Amino acid sequence: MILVKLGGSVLTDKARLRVARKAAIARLAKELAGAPESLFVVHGAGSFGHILARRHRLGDAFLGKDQLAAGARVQRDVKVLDALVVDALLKAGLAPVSLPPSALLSMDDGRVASFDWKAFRDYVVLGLTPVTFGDVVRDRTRGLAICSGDVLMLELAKAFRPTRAVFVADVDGLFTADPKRRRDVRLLESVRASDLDGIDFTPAGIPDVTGSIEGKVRRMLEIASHAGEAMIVNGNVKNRVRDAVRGRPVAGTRVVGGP
Ligand code: IP8
Repeated sequence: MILVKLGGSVLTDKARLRVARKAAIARLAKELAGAPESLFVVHGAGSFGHILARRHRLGDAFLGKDQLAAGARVQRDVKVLDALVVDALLKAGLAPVSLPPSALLSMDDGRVASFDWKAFRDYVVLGLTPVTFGDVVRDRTRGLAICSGDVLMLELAKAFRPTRAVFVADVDGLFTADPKRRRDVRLLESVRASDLDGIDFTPAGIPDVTGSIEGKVRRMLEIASHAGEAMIVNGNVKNRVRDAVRGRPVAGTRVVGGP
């Protein structure tokens, strides 16, 4: 089984509210359709989630009832992006089934409290391709919370121990510093926990509502420890994702879990 996270920065224009990059979505769907094993697709929210989630502080402790309408709005918006991804996967010849975290996962103070992974198992056994995404979910303490696609990757990796976990980004992989901020950077061919101290994680822009790059890399390392192999590849370069899901050698960063 192969687990793929399509980053929101590849699927959307992150600076423009609810603007999808439809050509990229269509191309990536075709590249995924060549996967040699069953596939789980997770996607980020991009500008269908992060802009309003930040504006209404949905990632913070529950602040009041006025956040409910904003939460509902973001839930609806991420479903719109998800429908675009599902449509593209259908067109590419897969049989995708959308499994929304708002219905299948709950949190307690920002941590996963329950996750119905059996729904994923039942559909994949049938031969469908489960698709899930960063979403606004129930939270016992806060009322609502944000569940990122990375959290879903971890839950799915723990439950299914994939052969391969592929993180699709808008850059070639992990660099020694943010390539959008500095020029004197080097692409890391592989990263393990002991390399983190040597990386400058200062971001070029405002961090996502779902956390810093460092936090995301730490989560990737945890995901990698539940997968046969894990890598970050650039989804803006044609055929990188196709080759990565097929297990072919590809430019990117190998994420090595474990101590
Ligand atoms: O793009 C974020 O998920 P991510 C989810 O995977 C929302 O970090 C609603 C902002």
